Amino acid sequence: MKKLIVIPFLLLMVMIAPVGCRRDAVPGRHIKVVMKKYSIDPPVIRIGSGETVELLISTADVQHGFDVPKLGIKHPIQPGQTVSVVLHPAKGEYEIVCGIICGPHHEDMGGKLVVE
Ligand SMILES: [Cu+2]
Repeated sequence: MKKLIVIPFLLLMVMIAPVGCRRDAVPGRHIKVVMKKYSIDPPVIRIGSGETVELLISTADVQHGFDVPKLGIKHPIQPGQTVSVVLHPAKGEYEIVCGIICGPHHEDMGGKLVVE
């Protein structure tokens, strides 16, 4: 009698599993981003629509903030550390700004994430 219950249960699990496992959540590409007074390198990050990427963000000098307001991303970037941000954004253009005042030209620090 137990087998009659177990087999349909296993079949159900096999059917559900592919839905629950988001394969697109695994980054296909890793992009290094370096923040420094007063630039973000690369200034434009281009990714494909539907692509999942991991940004590995570090600073070459002082503390900066990696902010992408339209995506709700806000991370302090401390010297000596690398912050990982996994993205799977919708098509569009997203402004990247420095979220931590880092000097007199802090306002000029900017970049762009372009999802094509
Ligand atoms: Cu700044």
